[in-house]
Amino acid sequence: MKKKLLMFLFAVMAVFLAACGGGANEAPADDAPAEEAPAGDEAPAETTGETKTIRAGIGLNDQHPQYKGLLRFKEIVEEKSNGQIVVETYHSGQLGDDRTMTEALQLGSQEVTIPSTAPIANFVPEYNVFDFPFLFPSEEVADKVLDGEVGQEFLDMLPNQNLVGLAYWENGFRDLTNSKRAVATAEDFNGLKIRTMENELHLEAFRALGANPTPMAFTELFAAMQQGTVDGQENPYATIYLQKFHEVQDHVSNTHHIYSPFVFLMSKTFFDGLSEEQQQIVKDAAIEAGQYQRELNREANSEYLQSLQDEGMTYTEISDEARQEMIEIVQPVLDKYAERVGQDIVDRVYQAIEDAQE
Ligand code: TK8
Repeated sequence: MKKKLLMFLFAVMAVFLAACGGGANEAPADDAPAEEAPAGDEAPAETTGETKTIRAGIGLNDQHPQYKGLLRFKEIVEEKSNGQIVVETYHSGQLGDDRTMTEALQLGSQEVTIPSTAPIANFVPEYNVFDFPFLFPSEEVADKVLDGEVGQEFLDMLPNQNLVGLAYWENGFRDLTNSKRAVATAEDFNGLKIRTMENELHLEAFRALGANPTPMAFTELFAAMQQGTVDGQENPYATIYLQKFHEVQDHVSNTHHIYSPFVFLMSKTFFDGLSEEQQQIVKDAAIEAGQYQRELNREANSEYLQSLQDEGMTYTEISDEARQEMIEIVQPVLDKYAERVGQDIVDRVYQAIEDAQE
């Protein structure tokens, strides 16, 4: 309830700030009268040369495919816009975590971030559907659903929150690590202190499995594992390896319990201030860079399980039976959230997943 009130206050603030002209670095719109320039001033009004700056921040570090994708986005945008749009890139949560950066986009004080869908669900509850455990059977199916009609339907929910969704990128299938024991079955979750993303559905799913979950921003996670505040976490192999979680974690299991998409978000205030041509440039660039990012990410995720074992982690495989048991245990949580976000939209996602497998 408290969260809802806070979110409401943020929304009110966002609307207010947007009405006041929004972002700190916002350049005047093309058709705005140049009222700052007194008449007769010699300085020529910049009608064509005006540059706009995109501050793009992500949570992962500069080794991660997410950052390499962001660099590709920068390259494409700066080239196609003839330097009229400049992209500054920030990694490792330098500008904040997924939630705070998304809020900054709403307020117009940052232009781009690429969060997982789980934190987005705090702004648009329907996004919880993508975080239903064991929803997507494969990356290929996820691509088809997210890049198709249903995926677009979800992107269309964002402008209400003063956000624009330009494309889906990939975080990937999440796998469990911890410092206590090899996890092979649902019983092994018992009592494990697991950090989850800041998302109620994730919390409830891990509680159902018997774990003792605690929500935390990604930026605080490494220290929390190092200090033993939490026993474990879950993220794709690429993240586990590239963020060096193996230095503070001993066991990894291929739980593959959730496929996390990333959503390429832009501040709506900023997007609306772009010319139509520029809007097309950033949209195309987000999609093209996303395809590259997905490729790199899949290579990384298939490669780094071995690297984690080379670093000394024990690897435990989850059997089909054990995974089936997990699926049954979390089902009531899914039913509850399906009702909460609307069975209609949930059914459309399931249908799209089915269609994608034909
Ligand atoms: C990066 C996050 C992260 C996510 C998490 O900003 O928090 O565990 O998986 O990768 O989106």
